Amino acid sequence: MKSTLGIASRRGFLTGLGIGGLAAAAPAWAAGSVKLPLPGGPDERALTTAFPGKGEMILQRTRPPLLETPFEVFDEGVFTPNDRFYVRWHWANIPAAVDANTYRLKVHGHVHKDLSLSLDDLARLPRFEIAAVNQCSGNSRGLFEPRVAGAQWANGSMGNARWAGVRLKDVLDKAGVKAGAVQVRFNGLDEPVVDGAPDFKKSLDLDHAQDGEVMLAYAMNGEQLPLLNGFPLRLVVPGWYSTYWVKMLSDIEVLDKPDENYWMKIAYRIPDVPGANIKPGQTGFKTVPINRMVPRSFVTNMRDGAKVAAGSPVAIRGLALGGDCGVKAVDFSGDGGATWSPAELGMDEGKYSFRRFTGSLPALAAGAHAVKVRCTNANGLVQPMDPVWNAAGFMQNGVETVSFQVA
Ligand SMILES: Nc1nc2c(c(=O)[nH]1)N[C@H]1C(S)=C(S)[C@@H](COP(=O)(O)O)O[C@H]1N2
Ligand SMILES: [Mo]
Repeated sequence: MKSTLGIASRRGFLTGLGIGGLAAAAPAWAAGSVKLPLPGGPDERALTTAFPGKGEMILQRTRPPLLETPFEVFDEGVFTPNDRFYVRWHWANIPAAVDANTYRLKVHGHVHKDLSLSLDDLARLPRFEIAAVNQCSGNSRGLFEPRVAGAQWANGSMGNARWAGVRLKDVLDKAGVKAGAVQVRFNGLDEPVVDGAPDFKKSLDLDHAQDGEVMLAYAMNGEQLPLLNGFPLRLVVPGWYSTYWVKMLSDIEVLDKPDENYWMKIAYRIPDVPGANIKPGQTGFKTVPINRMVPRSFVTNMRDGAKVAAGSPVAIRGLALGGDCGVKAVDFSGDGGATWSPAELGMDEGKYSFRRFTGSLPALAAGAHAVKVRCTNANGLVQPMDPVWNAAGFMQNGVETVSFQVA
């Protein structure tokens, strides 16, 4: 049977690709290791090819899987291949397979009609597509000084994909949201490993959930989602940090009061003053749930320590994201930020997508040099020269510097 999702074979999908069996997978360590530019060390990480649907990835943690995208992948294009797309889970109880034929999405709570939707039911709703960057709140946490606790990601817990599926709004309309509803809560098939630990659930305000951009994705870059990126269905919240992008989505609950579950009330909170630089040990400031992304830009064609030939211009190529809006400009500086030149922007794939930029520094004298890149987004927000420190290590977006040698 040809699926309405365009997925050739969905029966028994992924059966046998057990995540539980990973410990026995010898090739995990065979691929060698990589050094990440982490000022707080330790910086050595194993490379692994042992995870289902994934090529070579940087192993940050095995259970639950935290896999970072090797940075050179970002130089290949504006879209991140599914098999190199980073992975992050909070709990290790993740189904080793999901049967797409028996899978159902439950919609309930403050609605007129409870729903139990199959993937075919979902595919009958209007198809919606959007390019959007999925970035962990803690992307680049390992670059903060002083060091903060948590996964020591370098810059590879982000990726860009073309997501296809249905609008959340259409699903909510089908159920009929009752007057008095305020938020919508999302839960996936993964579960905590210890009794009493809080199941991972996230909520969005109702008006955000109904904005016509928040979507349920059943495809990523034209293919079904890799299991570890949320097969068969995940939430996509364009412009927002991916803590909200609930994977293996199985349950949507419309709430008539604000969600006070652990993952909203305690975890993933930021100071309520945008850009506030919190001091280590500082307490007593008001917080809000983390939300919109901020602008960033990265050089992708050179790494720290690159060697460049004297006598010719230095080509610069990279990726930028605006955050919750498009990229207005990317500027680069070869003199430590004293003067800036505008980079040329590549094709616009939509405001939530990565955007390619290119530029070139004039031929430089032999010796040590560095280039800085800085994105300004369509709302006029500019990357700060230094990271905005906070104890959770969220929203790192300081201007990146790549040092290189001209010889
Ligand atoms: N079901 C479920 N969804 C989840 C999470 C999780 O632990 N469980 N983690 C969230 C966080 S914090 C991140 S950064 C993204 C990572 O998405 P990816 O693994 O597809 O890159 O998934 C989000 N969705
Ligand atoms: Mo995250």
